[in-house]
Amino acid sequence: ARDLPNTRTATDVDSLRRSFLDHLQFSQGKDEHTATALDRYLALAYGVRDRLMRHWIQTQQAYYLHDAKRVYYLSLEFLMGKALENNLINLGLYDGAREALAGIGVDLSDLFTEEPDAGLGNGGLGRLAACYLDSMATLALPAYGYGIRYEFGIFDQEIRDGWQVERPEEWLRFGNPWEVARPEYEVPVAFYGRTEAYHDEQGRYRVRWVDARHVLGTPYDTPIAGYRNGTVNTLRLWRARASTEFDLADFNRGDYLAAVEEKNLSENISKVLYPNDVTVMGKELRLQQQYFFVACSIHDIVNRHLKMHEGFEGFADKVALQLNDTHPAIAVAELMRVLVDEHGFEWDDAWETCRAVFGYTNHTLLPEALERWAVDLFGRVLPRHLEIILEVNRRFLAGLRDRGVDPAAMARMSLIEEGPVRQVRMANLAVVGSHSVNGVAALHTELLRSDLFKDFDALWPERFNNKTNGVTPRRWMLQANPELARMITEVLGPGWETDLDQLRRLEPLAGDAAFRRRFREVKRQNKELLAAVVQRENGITLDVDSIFDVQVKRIHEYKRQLLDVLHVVAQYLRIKADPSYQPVPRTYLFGGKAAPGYAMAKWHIKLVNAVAEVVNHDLDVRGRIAVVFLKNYRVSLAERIFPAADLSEQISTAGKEASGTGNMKFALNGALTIGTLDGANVEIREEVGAENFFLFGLTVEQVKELRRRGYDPWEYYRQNRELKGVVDAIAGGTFSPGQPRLFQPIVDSLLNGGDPYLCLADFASYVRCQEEVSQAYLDPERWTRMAILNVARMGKFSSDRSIREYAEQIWNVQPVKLE
Ligand code: DL6
Repeated sequence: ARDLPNTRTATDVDSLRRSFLDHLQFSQGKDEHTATALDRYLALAYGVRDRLMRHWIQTQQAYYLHDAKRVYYLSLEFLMGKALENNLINLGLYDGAREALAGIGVDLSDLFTEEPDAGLGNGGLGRLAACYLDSMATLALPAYGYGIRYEFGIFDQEIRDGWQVERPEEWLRFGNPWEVARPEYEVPVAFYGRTEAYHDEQGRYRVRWVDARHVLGTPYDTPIAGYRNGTVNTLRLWRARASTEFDLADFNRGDYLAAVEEKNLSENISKVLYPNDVTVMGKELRLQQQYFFVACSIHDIVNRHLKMHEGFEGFADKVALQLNDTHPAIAVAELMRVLVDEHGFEWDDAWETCRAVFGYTNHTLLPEALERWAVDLFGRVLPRHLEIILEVNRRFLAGLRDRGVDPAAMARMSLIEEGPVRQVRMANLAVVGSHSVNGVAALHTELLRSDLFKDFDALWPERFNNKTNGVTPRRWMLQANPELARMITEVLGPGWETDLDQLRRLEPLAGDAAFRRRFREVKRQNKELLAAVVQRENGITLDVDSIFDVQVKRIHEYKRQLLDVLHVVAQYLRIKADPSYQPVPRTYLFGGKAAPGYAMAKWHIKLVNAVAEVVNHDLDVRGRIAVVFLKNYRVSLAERIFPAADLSEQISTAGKEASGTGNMKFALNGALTIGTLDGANVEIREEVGAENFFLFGLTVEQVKELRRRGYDPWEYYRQNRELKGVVDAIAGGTFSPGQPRLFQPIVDSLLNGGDPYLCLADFASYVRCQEEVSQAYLDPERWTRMAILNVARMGKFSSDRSIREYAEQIWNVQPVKLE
């Protein structure tokens, strides 16, 4: 690496410019007359990639030389967004690149728009994985992300006649300058077939997996740069390819078309991300995806270890594996299979090794999200793994019996759910097979322990721990909000970007009128930037003087976009009833994707758009309220939205949102939160102070109590005149002229369907709290003071803090600092 020519590594402005022009010519084959914006983006990306390479090689060498313990983050989702700007920032090349390009008349920010988002995730869980990769590199931890290189990531959302329409997103269409294919490390993965018992040379009883069909996994590596520390880690994503051996059989039988068809079937495994964030579908292809990437990754991890060590001695001292939710839980059975069947381990030794290396993070309490597989399907696709799971379960249940655990608890903890269709419970496999089980916010972990996993908690209380989520300040502040970041650096000096607790030093400035004025100016600029995006993408003009009241996240009933809409409608009806009513002007902004098969979520999108259509065209309310649905919410759009928000809507039913991370991004960027005591809201409020947070709604206990008493939404409907008016307006066609009963499914879910997420129960409290918000906004000095204090007190929510806790308390991995 030392001998590389410095034209590809030097970082001065001239070298950056030369590198850009070289790549334009030699990588893209264009001159300045024929180059398109895409060519220019790629030329710069290749130049940046050159500069990553040396650090990448050096980092990997250092891990090797230190024989460092490594952590592997297994995740079916990595919602990375765009890479160019982030890499420029983390490598410290941003200003140099801007100057280099400006010198030849190219505007750097024009190039950013050319890059497609890498949308290999649905929402919170996938974006968390991306933030964690950034922090692991920034903390110089020997870490790897492992996942699937989906050809199609999360769909593009279009809105037609108010309805969501899904379009495939071809993020790889123009090539991906950030990835390096490594076909030389291809891995064969088996599926189907059967198992067979035999005796090995020592006469020991053994089992092997035979007659399997094979698919090949090709790794594609993406460099992940730490923040200005020389570390470059690897995100290794697997692509499925048909094995030629497999093709040949059909070719030899002369069946060319069958061979090609098989090829397509194999390659389907890495074709598309499942677009459901919560509800699991139990589809065979999904199980194949999970096993495919887990098998490739474990093969890779074991290989890496064996290259450096004699056998498996010390494996658990060198390897930590984190399961990002239950999706990769099959890894427990796969490592058992590899150790026992392929490397001759005794069962107990293999099990001890598994338990020592695996940690499991749970991301949701919602029962519909807990992955389960029909035993028959599972056994057909992965016959050996089913046997292993059954054996793990047999031993586990025998142990429980010995301890005198009662049969009902045993049935709940069993890895197999006995019912009309027997099911493998992946969450239970993850708990039993890991030494650590963590939730993602304090309240979530408490509820895991007291509810979902209460039997396991009684058995192994020491196994449970909390790791409150965090977000990376590099992307969510330096990149998304450069003006605020600059202002902070001016007063604090550099360093806060990797030590976010330093933001506390801003607290006294909340009392400084000049600082507050500048803070407001930055917010206003950010609102104008977002307004320009909305003008371009939605054709709607926003009033930047109004409160930007924002709810962006996946659309889900438990997140209660509907409660937000009920408030909009209430305001609208107040204005209609009393034309002199002058509320503090607000723009209600919504954004988020619905799972394509989630009908009610799609109704909610339609309702937002229908309300927007009526409200925005009604002259009576002009200048007072407006409603916008921001289409195709994604990471790069989020980067424009968080810095521009005044009010952050975090209004899930208490006990339903595991943590949330959008809530952190908003507050870090100076939005105030209106929220329930749910997920990480609880901790955000603790940090920023109750007086700087708009709290409303039932608590977890009150929700439970209400349900115990028997919740009747009709009672709330009848007793609250405003609420009745709102529901009646939706039910009566105010927002669906000509189709008065259009929104009946929503009305039914609220009234006759039992209002499962308690929108009606929380309505009055929410509306009251929104009044407080408006009053606070009327006093800009007070509002700004509160917003500054929010920013100053968000240090805890840096993903660096989360990752440090994982590294110290779960993984026991140490940083390898580069010179
Ligand atoms: O932990 C990341 C993120 C949490 O912040 C959200 O509260 C939670 O809903 C989300 N879960 C998912 C998918 N759920 N599952 N499984 O994105 O995780």
